[in-house]
Amino acid sequence: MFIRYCRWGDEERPSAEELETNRLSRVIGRCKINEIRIVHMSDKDLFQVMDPDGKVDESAVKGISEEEMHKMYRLMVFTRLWNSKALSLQRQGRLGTLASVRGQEASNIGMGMALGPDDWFVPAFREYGAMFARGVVPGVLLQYWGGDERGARVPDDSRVLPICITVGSHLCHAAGMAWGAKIRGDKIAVLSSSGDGSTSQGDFHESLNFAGVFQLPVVFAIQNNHWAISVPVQRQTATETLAEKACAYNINSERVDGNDVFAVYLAVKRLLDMARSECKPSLVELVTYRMDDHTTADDATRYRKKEILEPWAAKDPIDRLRKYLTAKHGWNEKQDEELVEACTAEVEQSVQDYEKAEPGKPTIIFDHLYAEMPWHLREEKEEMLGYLGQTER
Ligand SMILES: Cc1ncc(C[n+]2csc(CCOP(=O)(O)OP(=O)(O)O)c2C)c(N)n1
Repeated sequence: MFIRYCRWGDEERPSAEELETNRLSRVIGRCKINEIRIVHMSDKDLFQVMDPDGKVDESAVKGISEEEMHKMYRLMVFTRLWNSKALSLQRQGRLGTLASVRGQEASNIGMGMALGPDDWFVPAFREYGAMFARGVVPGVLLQYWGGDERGARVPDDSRVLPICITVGSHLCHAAGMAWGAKIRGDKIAVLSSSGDGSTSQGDFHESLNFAGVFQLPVVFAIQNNHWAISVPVQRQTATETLAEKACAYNINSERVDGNDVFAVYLAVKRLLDMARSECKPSLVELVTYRMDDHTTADDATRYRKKEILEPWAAKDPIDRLRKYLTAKHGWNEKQDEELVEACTAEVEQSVQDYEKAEPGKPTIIFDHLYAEMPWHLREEKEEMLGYLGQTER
């Protein structure tokens, strides 16, 4: 497929506002095109199976059972309810902070459900839906954002690394894990997820380069939610898409409608299968939108107008799937109400689990990172124990 690969001089570069208000094609039209070559898909080739009205290309979803569709919908609804409860806990002083995932549920659940049972998921910090799909207990994520180190354990059997706040660093971990799997001959794949901002980090480029050179079974998913705190994606890169960055490393890449759970699921699953069976790395750009503030420590109204959200609200991933299930699978209001009720009860239970847990010992900050604690941490832990007047080793 063709894509315009263009560079623009400073005077020709579109402003963030021009691009943000969706006038991309007109703006691109006046850019100086230095080079045209086949690199990747353009915007119009975004892989989409379900449109915003819930109309689906049935031939594309033949491989997704009704049960799986219901599971996707349940996970998306659950994730939104959990997220909104966690936001309100934070506002009441019952949680430290939170990075809201509202609007990105399809990217999350599509990724989480695409993983094979033995694959590893390596998240950033806005992937609760994918983690729930993988079996991570919701109360554990509340512990994490509540500042309890037990929330940063690798949960048993879920094959999910803990949340990683340091932007982009976990892509190196994903590449390293994939390298280890390849050396051992394990037929598994590793999926990392990070934001558009991570693509400006050195770690991103090092990881992709390494994966390309060593042909590692890893998929780098980029949730392009258009913002890295207050920096819009147009200020993050001079390229038209993030997917095309993979070209430099000779890695396969795709752009997918990140608000279409079927498209995300199908694309990521296909890429993971390719990683597992052919040891081929890839990058997938999931085009979505961050509907809330960056975190509860941010106020997005200071740098983006509310109207910008309107077209994205119309592409809401949950409404879209509900419309489809209603039209094609007889989903009805009563079922929807029952689902919301059941999910709300589960969310409330997770809050109780979180708030009733006995506080951990201060020394838990040393635990759960290394299988064998290195000497310098052992020393620090002992010093801390001495300070606390405890004897535990
Ligand atoms: C190495 C590093 N630099 C800066 C930060 C501060 N920081 C936290 S989140 C963030 C923006 C991340 O944006 P993006 O990768 O697009 O992910 P998103 O938050 O949109 O999901 C920044 C700069 C950090 N955590 N780590």
